[in-house]
Amino acid sequence: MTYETILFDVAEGVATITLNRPDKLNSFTAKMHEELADALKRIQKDASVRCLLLTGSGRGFCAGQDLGDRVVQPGDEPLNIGAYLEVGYNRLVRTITSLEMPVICAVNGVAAGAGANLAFACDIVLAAKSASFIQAFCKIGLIPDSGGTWTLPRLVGQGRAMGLALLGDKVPAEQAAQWGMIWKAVEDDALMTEAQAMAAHFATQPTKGLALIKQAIRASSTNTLDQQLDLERDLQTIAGRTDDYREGVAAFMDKRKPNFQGK
Ligand code: T3D
Repeated sequence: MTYETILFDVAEGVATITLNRPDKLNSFTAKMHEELADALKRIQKDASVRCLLLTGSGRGFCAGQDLGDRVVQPGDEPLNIGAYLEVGYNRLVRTITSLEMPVICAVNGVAAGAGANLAFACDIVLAAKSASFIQAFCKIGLIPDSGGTWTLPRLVGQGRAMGLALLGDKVPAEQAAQWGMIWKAVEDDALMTEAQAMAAHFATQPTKGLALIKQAIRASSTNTLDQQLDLERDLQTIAGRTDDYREGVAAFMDKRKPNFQGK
C-alpha cells in the first residue's frame, strides 16, 4: 500500500510514522486510519523493528477527527459515531498499547481530541515546549474517546481529568510534564533529536523484556496486588527464558556491553 496521509520509514530497528496532513493539523480521516492500520501490521510482522516513533508533520501533532467529514445537514440521520470508533480509534489504541515494543510519541505541536489521547496511549511521550494538549471533545458535545476517559484519570487523577475533560482547556507541554501526563517537555529544536536518540537506544535493548514490562505496567491499573504478583511471576518466567536475559547476565559477569538481539 502506498500512503497519502502518513509517512512511514524503517531504519536500524526503528519504525517512524509521521502523520502527514499538515494543512489540517494532521486530523484523522478514514484514509489515515486505514493507512495507519496497514503500517502497524507491517511493523508487527517485521522482526527487525524494535521501537516505534510516532510524530506529526508541520506545526501540529494531530487535531483529532477531521470534522469536515462529520458535518450533518439539517434533516439528515444522526451519525453512528460508535461505529466509527470501533473501526478507527479503538482499533488504533488497542494496537499501539499492545505492540510488543516501546512506542515513543514525539508531540511536535498541538494535540487535540483524539490526537491528545492517541499520544497518551503511547508508552513514552516527549513534547516540544510549544506543544499543547486539549481535550477538545466537550466543545462539540462529545466525550473524550480513544481511551481518554480511562487514561486521563490514571495519569493525572480524577480531579484534574474531570477539569480537563469538562473544560477543554489547553495544557501547555511543560504543565503536562509537571502533572505527569507526559514523560518530558523539551526545547522545540531538540524534540526530534531527543526522540530519535531514545528510539535508537530502545532498538538495541532487550525488546521482549521491554514488551513484558509494558504489559505488566498496563495491566496494573485494573489488577489487585495479588493478581499483579501472579502476573509478575508469569511474565518474569517468560523473561527469564529469553536469549537477552542470558546475554544480559553474561555481559554483566564479563564486565562488557550486552549485545541484545530482542529475543
Ligand atoms: O467522529 C468520530 O469518529 C468520533 C471521534 C472523535 C475524535 C475527536 O477527535 S473529536 C475532536 C475533534 N477535534 C477538535 O474538535 C479540534 C478542532 N481544532 C481546534 O480546536 C483547533 O484547530 C486547534 C485548537 C487544534 C488548533 O487551533 P489553531 O488556531 O492553532 O489552528 P486552526 O486555525 O484552528 O487550524 C488550522 C487549520 O486546520 C484550519 O484549516 P484552514 O482554515 O486553514 O483551512 C482548521 O480548520 C484545520 N483543522 C484543525 N482542526 C481540525 C481541522 N480541520 C478539520 N478537523 C479538525 N479537527
